[in-house]
Amino acid sequence: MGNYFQPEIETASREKLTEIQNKGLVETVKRVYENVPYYKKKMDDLGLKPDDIQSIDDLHKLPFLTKDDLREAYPYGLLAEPLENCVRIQSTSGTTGRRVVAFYTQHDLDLWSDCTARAIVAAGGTKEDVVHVSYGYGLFTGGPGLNDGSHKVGCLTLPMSSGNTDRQIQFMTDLGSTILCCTPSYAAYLGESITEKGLKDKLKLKAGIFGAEAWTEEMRHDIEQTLGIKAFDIYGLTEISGPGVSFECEEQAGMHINEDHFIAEVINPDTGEVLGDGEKGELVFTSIDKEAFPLLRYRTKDICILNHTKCSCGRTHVRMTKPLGRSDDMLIVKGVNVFPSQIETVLLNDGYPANYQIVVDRVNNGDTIEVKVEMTPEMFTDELSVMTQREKALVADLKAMLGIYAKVTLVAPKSITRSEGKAQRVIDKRNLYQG
Ligand code: DLL
Repeated sequence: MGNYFQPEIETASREKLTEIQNKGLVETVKRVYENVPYYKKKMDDLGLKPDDIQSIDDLHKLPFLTKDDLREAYPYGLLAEPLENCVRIQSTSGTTGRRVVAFYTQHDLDLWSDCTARAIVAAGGTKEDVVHVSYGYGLFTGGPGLNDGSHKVGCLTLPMSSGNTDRQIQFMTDLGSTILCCTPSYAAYLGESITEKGLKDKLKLKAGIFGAEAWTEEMRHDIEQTLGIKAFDIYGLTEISGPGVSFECEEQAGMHINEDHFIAEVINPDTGEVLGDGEKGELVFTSIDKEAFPLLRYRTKDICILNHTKCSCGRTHVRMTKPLGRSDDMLIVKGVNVFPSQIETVLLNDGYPANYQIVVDRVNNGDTIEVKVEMTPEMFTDELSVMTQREKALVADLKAMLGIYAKVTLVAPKSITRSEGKAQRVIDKRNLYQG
């Protein structure tokens, strides 16, 4: 049976969860209608009054909210509390356009750290553990989120932040870190460095809590082997609070969404129609007990599938699959849909490390795709014929997965820059040619 942080909530009956959600939704809708002119206008435009929302069965009546809405309302337009009650902001990395800024009251920070504490306990964490947080601290939610959850569980917390890999490894071995929290790409990099230094035997690590970017089951397997740990997925987004919106338990069979705080829906991204369990679509969240920055029906762009059946761990909260790609991550190459995760699966299955880059370009009006992948030191050789054969084999496997030809370039070990946070795997040069 599972190890729970808040058993009365995490294993609550569906009736109890629905009761919590009905109450939270009705209150939140009233509050935002009264306090946030942006929402009031959106609802008024649809002829909707707060009284029209009596339970979660009425959720579908509410309009969706998108990242563009958040950008339009930047910075204070969606704030539902007076500024004097807010104590913190966090922000998305936002490479294009305006950043999104999320606000927190002390109550919101407590709620968020409950979520990450649940994730740590689900990964086997107790107050005996030494939690090594190598997510970035600062505006990014990864570091602060796991940090505060770790405090709540009572673990000794190492606020390492990202970078300075030698120092990370030194603290990890000297202080006996038992749970590592960072992006999966950084976990792979740490694993590689630890192996090279011959320090695996000095590790006390037993679990990792990895998220913030897409990673495949093959990558999970690789990290688990290299670091000798069990690797748990954690999901979240700044707009909804940060890491811990959902998390994996020991069953590693989907991530439990913290349903006492967030209502999850999956919709058809083209029509907005709400889909049932087992159907793939865009994940949409409504927060039901946040004070400063409650969002109603926020479209995440993450594509996934929900499953309401009770998990063998005993938790009743609905599970989501790993995001099966973001709708805006999908590449369209020569008219074919390509997800970077498909490429990662092929590379790892063929024994390559998870150090790769995908370069998409347009040459003579036609799309091209190139996969640059590092060899392991054992694979590395000067023999041209061996290299050509390897490239040919990989081209064939990629073609079988993607349905199109992708050029393969095998590069020397260590030649692709390692990521300390979210890895940038895709370079789409076609974007450079637009307007
Ligand atoms: O990445 C929050 C986070 C920090 C989650 C640490 C987990 C661990 P943002 O920077 O706002 O927030 O990015 C949110 O990252 O919409 C997903 O597309 C992606 N993402 C987050 N977790 C996962 C995951 C944080 N486990 C966006 N698997 C989300 C795949 C993920 N993608």
